[in-house]
Amino acid sequence: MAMSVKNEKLNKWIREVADMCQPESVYVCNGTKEEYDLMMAKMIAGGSATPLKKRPGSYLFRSDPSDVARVEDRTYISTSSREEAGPTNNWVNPTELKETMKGLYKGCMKGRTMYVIPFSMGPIGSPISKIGVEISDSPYVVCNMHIMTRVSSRVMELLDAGEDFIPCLHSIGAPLAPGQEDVQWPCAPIESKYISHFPEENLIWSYGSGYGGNALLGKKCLALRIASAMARREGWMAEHMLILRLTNPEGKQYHIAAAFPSACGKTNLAMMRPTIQGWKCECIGDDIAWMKIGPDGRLYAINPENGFFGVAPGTSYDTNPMAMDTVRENVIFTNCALTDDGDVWWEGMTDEVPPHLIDWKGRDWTPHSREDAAHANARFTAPASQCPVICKDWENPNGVPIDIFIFGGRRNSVVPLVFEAYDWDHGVFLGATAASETTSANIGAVGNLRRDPFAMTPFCGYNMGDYFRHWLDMGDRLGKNAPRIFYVNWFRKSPEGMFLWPGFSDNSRVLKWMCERIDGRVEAQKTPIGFLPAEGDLDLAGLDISPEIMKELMRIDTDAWAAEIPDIRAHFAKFGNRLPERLAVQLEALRRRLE
Ligand code: O2Y
Ligand code: MN
Repeated sequence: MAMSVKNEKLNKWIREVADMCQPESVYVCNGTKEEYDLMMAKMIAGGSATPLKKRPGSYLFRSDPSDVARVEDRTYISTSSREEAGPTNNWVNPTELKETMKGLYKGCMKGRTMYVIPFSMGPIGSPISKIGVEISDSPYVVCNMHIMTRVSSRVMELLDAGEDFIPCLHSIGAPLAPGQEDVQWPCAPIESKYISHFPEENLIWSYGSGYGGNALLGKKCLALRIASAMARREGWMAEHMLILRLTNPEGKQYHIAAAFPSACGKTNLAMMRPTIQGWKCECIGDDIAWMKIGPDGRLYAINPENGFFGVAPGTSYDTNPMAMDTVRENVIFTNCALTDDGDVWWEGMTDEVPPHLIDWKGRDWTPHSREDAAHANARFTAPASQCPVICKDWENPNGVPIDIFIFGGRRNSVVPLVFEAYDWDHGVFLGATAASETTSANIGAVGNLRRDPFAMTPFCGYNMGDYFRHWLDMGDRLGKNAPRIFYVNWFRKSPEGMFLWPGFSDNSRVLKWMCERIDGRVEAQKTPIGFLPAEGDLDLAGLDISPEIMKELMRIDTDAWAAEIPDIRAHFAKFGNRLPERLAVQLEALRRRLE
């Protein structure tokens, strides 16, 4: 089994896993199109993949209704002490967790093939990239990993030459007895799902789910949870951020990295087409940024991913035409509805609703049906290279220099459209206190306000108090080269519940103001919460928006802000003595400014 693997550590690991999981066979992936097509052909024959007549090279999958999203309650950061994982992570000690999971892994791949998937996060060979190897018993995972990461025999060559790797073990947790017929989406019940991370030994063990972030282990597990812990140890940053390049009419480039919690329109912003004359926006990444200080002292970012795992509902030619063009071919759709002529459909895709569909549960659907046709967390997996506005430098192994950080969240009220931090420490305070209303992209109540520091709560692989300190340390190291920090809220509503800001392409107006700020072209108003655009400085040319609405969008309700202070204090208190004193100083300064 797997005798062609020359890397000693990998060979040993493959044998150990095979002994434990007892698969019928072992297959080492090479990342070729033939391999992808073969895997898909098997899944079509088995009934789990539906080829889409209307989209060349594209397939629809339907998951088990119990396996539709990341499972935060079943996600663990398993460090030797609870303190190291911190208050925002579920924790079980590594010995106990490994014992439990070994019990589950024992014989869990019976009747199935065990796939060994060598992949690179980031361009193969880049000094910022990392190699991972995922072992999985899911051909759906193999095909998705082909799109989302760089699966290649070139990675295996690097491994053969002795490169280290991050082992990522995954099983759907559904062994097949001899003669047992498979189901369309095999997985384990929720109480035996485990998404476990061992950051002290750079190790990932996932069991029981075949869906998205639970199963495609290069993404949230490696590129955020494990990478964030590595980044702290090694002095770089692994962030839940999109990366884009904005170019002004004179040809000057600005690189922006922005962090938003799930379902805040991050993919839309990453692929935005500016409404402002002469400005160009290009996408470098839509979800994750790895950043290192370069030889010139600036911060350089790469997108470690190779594709987009975008949320389908709400994506349309109005909201994100670039995403719609990206998903015309070679795409895996999961939990979308199927049209009668062999296409996919989801809520918000078209104004006209098809008269008949097969819904994400495989049932007949009409506009009179009580449930949505597509699941709210239905996804497309698409190659980033297919995005019409992908930046020519998106695979530059040296990355792009970041000028601006943006934090934000979904807030009906209180938070204005945009403001700028006074300085780095204040910006870190804004990141550390960022809050958003929850949506269906994660299991749990919808509509609650959740403080989600740096949009990293579900993804930070160590104590978040230490993570805040790491941000402060990076600022100290960057000094005058540090990116400037802004906070945005595209989602402020009127008392009647209407969105005040058009959002989408018009968000370019806000980005333009940020660029003008860093070039020193515009002054700003100093307010108790930060620097706000001076009247007339936001470019509103061609936008039909009244001065009253603009005033409301920028309004600072000092009472409402003061009411946030106890909540921020309680939020900070969770981190105990791991909270950097410099953030407590920021909170006290805000309190005083609001007096
Ligand atoms: O539910 C999932 O497994 C996907 S969640 C996701 C996917 C792509 C990008 N971001 C996210 C997220 O939750 O932040
Ligand atoms: Mn994300």
